[in-house]
Amino acid sequence: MLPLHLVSHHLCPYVQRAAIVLAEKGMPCERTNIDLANKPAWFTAISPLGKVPLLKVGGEVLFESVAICEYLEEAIPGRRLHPVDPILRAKHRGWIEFGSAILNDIAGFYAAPDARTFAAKRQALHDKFAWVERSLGNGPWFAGTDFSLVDAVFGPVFRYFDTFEMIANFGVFEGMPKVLDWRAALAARPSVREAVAPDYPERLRAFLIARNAHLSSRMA
Ligand SMILES: N[C@@H](CCC(=O)N[C@@H](CS)C(=O)NCC(=O)O)C(=O)O
Repeated sequence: MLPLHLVSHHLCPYVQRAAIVLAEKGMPCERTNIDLANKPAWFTAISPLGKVPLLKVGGEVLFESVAICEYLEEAIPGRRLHPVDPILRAKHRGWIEFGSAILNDIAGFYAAPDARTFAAKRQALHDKFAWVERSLGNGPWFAGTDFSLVDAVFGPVFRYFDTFEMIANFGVFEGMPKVLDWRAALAARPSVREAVAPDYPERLRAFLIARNAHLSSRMA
């Protein structure tokens, strides 16, 4: 296989998807973090949307996390992370998109300028996770005993709440035992744990404080 190089950012949940898939496949990969507030020229020259992740594969550049994860799934033999059955695969793609919608709500939650917008975003998150609760089976993973791309998407989603809950319990997962079990299983999975550097919590905390948003005002 050609050498792989992941263009990354310390906090990006979309980059983490690719890092988790690479770890699940046992595939080594070089990783370079860039400053998204001051994008290097070499990066803007190869990133059509100006976003991370990018995956360089030899001389080719892939962009968009789902395209990257599906490429890794198809190109690297070994453990399968996407169902073979077309109906199941389509359902998993739907839940991956749902995970991206949750990430948008999370961004709205931490950037909410006032208490009213903040409460609305909290409610939107609660309502989306209620859908997840109804869709989960007996675990430990989204699709039962096999870890899948949907798990790689939700590991980084749940990681935000470890930091949010150091501020307060916002009750986003209230009455959702299956979601909580899934979250705990993902937090213990080595590929998920190691998709970020040890200083991730401090970096996220500093990022949240710097937003000057409603949530920032609740942080010491
Ligand atoms: N749909 C993209 C989203 C990636 C994304 O939003 N990346 C953010 C960082 S988490 C980014 O690079 N933002 C820089 C910008 O928008 O200027 C994917 O799945 O890869």
